[in-house]
Amino acid sequence: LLEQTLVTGDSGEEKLPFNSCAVKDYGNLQFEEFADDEPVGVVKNAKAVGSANQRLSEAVHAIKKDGHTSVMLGGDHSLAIGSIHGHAAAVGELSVVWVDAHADINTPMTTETGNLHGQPMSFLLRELRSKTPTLPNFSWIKPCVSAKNLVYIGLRDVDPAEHFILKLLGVKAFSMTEVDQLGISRVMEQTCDYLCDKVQKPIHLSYDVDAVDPSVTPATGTPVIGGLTYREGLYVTEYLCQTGRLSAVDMVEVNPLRGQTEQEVQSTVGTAVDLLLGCFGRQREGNHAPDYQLP
Ligand code: DIR
Ligand code: MN
Ligand code: MN
Ligand code: MN
Repeated sequence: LLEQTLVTGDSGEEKLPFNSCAVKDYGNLQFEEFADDEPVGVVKNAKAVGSANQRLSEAVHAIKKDGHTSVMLGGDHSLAIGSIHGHAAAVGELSVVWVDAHADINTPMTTETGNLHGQPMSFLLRELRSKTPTLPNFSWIKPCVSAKNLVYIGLRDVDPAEHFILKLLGVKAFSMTEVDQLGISRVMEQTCDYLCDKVQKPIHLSYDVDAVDPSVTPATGTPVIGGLTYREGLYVTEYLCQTGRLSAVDMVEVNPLRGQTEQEVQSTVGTAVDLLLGCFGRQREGNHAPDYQLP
């Protein structure tokens, strides 16, 4: 799990001068390992994930207090627990836009796989507090997101228990069916109309690259056919950027080890970079510096 204020290294810095984003790399975090991390019921790696997320939460809290937009690069989507928790601890009430093929809202009681990356939202929602038993190293988590401040985009692989929870809490969700029906521009318009009520809350974007179709982002843990096109995926980031309220971004489930070929890895990583650039102001129409002078 890597966290930064913006992508650096082989992709970020040299692609960003167009809007003079200052990039500060906070480096990789060191995480504790647990030899005795036995499953709790079916839930795997609870101690490691709980402990790592506590550190992530503190790191994001510090980045937000420094006045930056936080960028988390992952890695397992369970990092959203710490990322959203730390963000909320620093700025208060948040809007969360969760772009994913999956709802990631199983509780430790409903999960069929035991994977914590299928459960992060269940620990964060105030409305699910009584439904999430405390796992080892999870006791520091205070639910900090209200169901009415959450919007999903791109859903197409939702477990029955997750679907029940979404309906029970009345969570706003644009599945791929709504994307087909409305088109991505009306989905984004409605997302912001819904979230941007009277109080202008900071937006936390949690972007799982498996929201995008596996023909574009195949190097990911749980690809699902029928996803967002490259252009739809990018439009989401461009639209959220122009709200001026994007305050933290997770770009997750990029897993080069899952690419079958070098081309699959390049396509996945390249798309993740383009999505991040969209978040930070790169426009397909082009960009120029405010002080640009014609030679
Ligand atoms: C499934 C798959 N709903 C689970 N979820 C995934 O494991 O809970 N989430 N892959 O990202
Ligand atoms: Mn997913
Ligand atoms: Mn996942
Ligand atoms: Mn996910």
